[in-house]
Amino acid sequence: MALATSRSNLGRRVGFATIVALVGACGGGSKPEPKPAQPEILAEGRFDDSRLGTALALVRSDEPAGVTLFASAVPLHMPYEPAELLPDPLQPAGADGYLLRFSGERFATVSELPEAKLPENSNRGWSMVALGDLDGDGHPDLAVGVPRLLFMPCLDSKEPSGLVQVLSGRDGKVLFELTPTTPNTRFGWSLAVERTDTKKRLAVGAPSALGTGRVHLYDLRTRALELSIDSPVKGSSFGSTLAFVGDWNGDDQGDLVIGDSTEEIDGLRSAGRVRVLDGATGAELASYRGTGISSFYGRSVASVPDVDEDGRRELLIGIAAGDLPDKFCGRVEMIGSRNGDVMWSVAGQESEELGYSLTCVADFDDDGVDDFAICSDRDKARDVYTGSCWIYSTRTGDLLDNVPGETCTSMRLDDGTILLVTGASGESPEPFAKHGRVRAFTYPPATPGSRRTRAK
Ligand SMILES: [Ca+2]
Ligand SMILES: [Ca+2]
Ligand SMILES: [Ca+2]
Repeated sequence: MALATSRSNLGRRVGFATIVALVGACGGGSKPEPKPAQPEILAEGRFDDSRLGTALALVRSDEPAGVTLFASAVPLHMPYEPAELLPDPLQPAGADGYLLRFSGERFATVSELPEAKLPENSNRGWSMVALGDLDGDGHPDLAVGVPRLLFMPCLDSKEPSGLVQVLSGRDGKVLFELTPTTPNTRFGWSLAVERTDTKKRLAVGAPSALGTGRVHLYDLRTRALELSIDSPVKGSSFGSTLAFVGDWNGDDQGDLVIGDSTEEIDGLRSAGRVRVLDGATGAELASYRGTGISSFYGRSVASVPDVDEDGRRELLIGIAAGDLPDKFCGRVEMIGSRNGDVMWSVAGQESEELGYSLTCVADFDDDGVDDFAICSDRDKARDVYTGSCWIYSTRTGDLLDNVPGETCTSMRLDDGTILLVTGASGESPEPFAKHGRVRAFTYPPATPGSRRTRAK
């Protein structure tokens, strides 16, 4: 497999304490072989620009198959850098999006959650996370971001402000809503959930395009706002990406990693920064930064389990432009928590913008450590907008698989099978129609000494 070879060579790790020389900026290498079409397509968007697969959430349920999938269709993508919205473009009216719920054996039961009755172009479903069962009815629930909601009646502002809806996973009814306290915040642009034995918290990013980005932390049991964290710098997109990173400072509270890919640093416009912040107080625990103009460091963030053996999770950071801003190859780094070194790095090819999304996934190589996926919204091999999703081993940095998709979610089932679901919101039967597509891939349990391979 040419792709596997090429990518493995690009993403090389040379020891936990050693800074990796950045290899293969803008990739190169042989053009990978396109894979045959996969038979696991779950659904396609219903109309032009419906963009099904923009966000996905996979969660355990009490149903016979034990798992439920939610997928959003969000017409009219927003630019993914909030600063690009200056001045705020008046987008043309478009069809409303929708949310699908897949359940049952092989997700054969598909239903649409009730319409939100929100204004057009609210972008409901731009972000989405599974919360587990909040209302105790045995069905998993979910939070859905509506960051572009206009004309909030509670606010004396016509600027986009946003909303987060917490929906019943059973019937899609709104259990409760979270609203911003200030206008023009794009509240709900990003979401992350912390679920431990004692805590269930939701982080909501509000990367205001005009002011100062802010991240809010809610206790999902009481629905109370626990903490609001403001960006330390003005005019940035603080909170455009975020993830929980486990407990970094040993106070038994989950901490946050927050990306701000448009932060100007030392006169370098949109160099970008990623911060680790105390989830109890908002205090800064660590910070990592881009080093070039328009590198957009922190365009995506995620955390993966501890592999440098200091007890803290490592960081994955997407850098939209990578090392050559005009080529938009993109790059992804794994930062070790022990000493802040780059443990591993991989660069994309021209226009690939590697790191469109980063996700911690199940343990694909069965080494006891959950692995990660790097997705791009382009697929250079196929030259279409199917996206490309690469699964890497967290422990070894080896490439494990490559499937279509620009977003993904995964889960290991009780029988050892791993389920991987990907979304490709830009994919369509005709060029530029952007119906969107959602696929599922099944990986059988690994046999001792072997790696998982996808079930055909
Ligand atoms: Ca902590
Ligand atoms: Ca660590
Ligand atoms: Ca693993």
